[in-house]
Amino acid sequence: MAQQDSALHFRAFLDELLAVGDAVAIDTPVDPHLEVGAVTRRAYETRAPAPLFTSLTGSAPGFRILGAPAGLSSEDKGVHGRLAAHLGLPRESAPRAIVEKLVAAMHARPVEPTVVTEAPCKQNIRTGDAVDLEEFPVPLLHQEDGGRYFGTYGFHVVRSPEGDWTSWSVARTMLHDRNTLVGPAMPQQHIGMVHAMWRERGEPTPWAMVLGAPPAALAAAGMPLPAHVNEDGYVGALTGHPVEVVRTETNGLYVPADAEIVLEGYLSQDETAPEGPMGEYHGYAFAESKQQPVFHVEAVTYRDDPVLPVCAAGLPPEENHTIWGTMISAAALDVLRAAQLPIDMAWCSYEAATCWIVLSVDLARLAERRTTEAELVRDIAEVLFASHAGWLVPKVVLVGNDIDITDIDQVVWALATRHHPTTGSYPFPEAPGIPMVPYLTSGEARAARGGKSVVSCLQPEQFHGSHRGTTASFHTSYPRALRERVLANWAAYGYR
Ligand SMILES: Cc1cc2nc3c(=O)[nH]c(=O)nc-3n(C[C@H](O)[C@H](O)[C@H](O)COP(=O)(O)O)c2cc1C
Ligand SMILES: [Mn+2]
Repeated sequence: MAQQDSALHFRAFLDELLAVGDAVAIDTPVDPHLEVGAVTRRAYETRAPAPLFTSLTGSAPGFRILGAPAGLSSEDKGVHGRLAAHLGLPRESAPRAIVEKLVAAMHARPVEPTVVTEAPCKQNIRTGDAVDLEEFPVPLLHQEDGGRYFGTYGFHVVRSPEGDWTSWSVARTMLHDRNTLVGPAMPQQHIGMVHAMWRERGEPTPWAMVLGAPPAALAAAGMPLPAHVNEDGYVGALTGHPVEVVRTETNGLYVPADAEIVLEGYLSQDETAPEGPMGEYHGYAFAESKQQPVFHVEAVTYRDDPVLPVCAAGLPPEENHTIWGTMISAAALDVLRAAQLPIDMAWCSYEAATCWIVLSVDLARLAERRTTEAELVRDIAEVLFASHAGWLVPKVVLVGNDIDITDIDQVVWALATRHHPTTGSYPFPEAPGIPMVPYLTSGEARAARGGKSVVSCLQPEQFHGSHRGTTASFHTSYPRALRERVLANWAAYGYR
């Protein structure tokens, strides 16, 4: 029960983190100008508890920031504990259990949200001229950033003109002025698709952004579910409870009632402004800003003492890896399974900054398939690179399921010892893909094509049900009785 609370209520999530020591309240004044970002980055990089900044320089009392909401934790707190808490799972859950829960919810009946009229997110309401985004402690997260980011861990809400598709999606938004934001709305992402529908009608896109949402809703908004699937119904299926939503003040959209901050307004048809640069998920900041759509804010509503959650993107692990990477893993696994491919697990290794996905090949099913490496690679690429999830990740690494693909040490070992550089590399220069991948040429980025590949770490014998050599290790090179004796005697040998 407590676990479901964390998935459905941001404050319950925060209280859980504080209670288990996986968040710390920092009551000394901290400056939103770089200091919040620096502390948050260091927390990610040392797996320290999430920082809850309760006193922000230059900001009215009560306004708070939570950094690293889904950073990784130290071993004793459950490495994936914050991610698991987003999904209503026990803190000690392993990646496999997390991915399987996400996949199962894709096949469960959607649970539609329920509409409520009283909502925590309405405790404070500012509309029209009273809207001032500067009221909030909007942080400058890295010195290389082109501006201060309001939305790094919130999601857009848009709805198709017909009303049949509600899309929740995470994307960044930079403060432009006191009542506008600027940020990407790529045409291949669902916000871009819905935006195109409104533009076709010659109308602005009614829009809202939700910050401090139910954690399960944030996670689902960062998941590449197929087009026309409503993320709100998926969250209901995932948590077993309908999400409570409330009508916005101004534009007829519905947003989670249990949210810290809600921005309402519209996405203008064609107006753009410079956005970025920003330290990004792949670990780099590039020098230039880009023209991106402008979001007009006509109302702001927020809870008392609102908490702005913040992702300071960059080198892994941060939320683009722990949330986005995990959600992509589940969506990709589902697509591959549906195509009857012999894949039993998919995992975007956090260390690879969501630039590769490792697929675990079921070796028994592989042998039954009587296929060749080139055929298998073609079959996987055809399915994955045509999918919404597969669009996001450029590199695919195939590894036999004698290896645990969620263990990066084993994946590196497989790449080094099983991948043949001449015959095992399959480039896909025509495949469409996200243009943000750092190594793309400017031509590839413009065309949103290329830079994709499948890298096989399958051994030739594995296509025929055998393998090359046996593994030499504690677990594989000794009889079980001896291993048990060694473990039982471990302290007696003098080890602590
Ligand atoms: C912390 C975080 C930040 C993200 N930032 C962006 C972003 O700025 N632009 C973007 O297109 N996707 C971003 N994503 C990924 C999208 O949320 C993800 O691809 C999702 O599937 C988009 O929703 P859609 O599939 O409904 O279009 C981010 C994800 C997370 C978890
Ligand atoms: Mn979607």
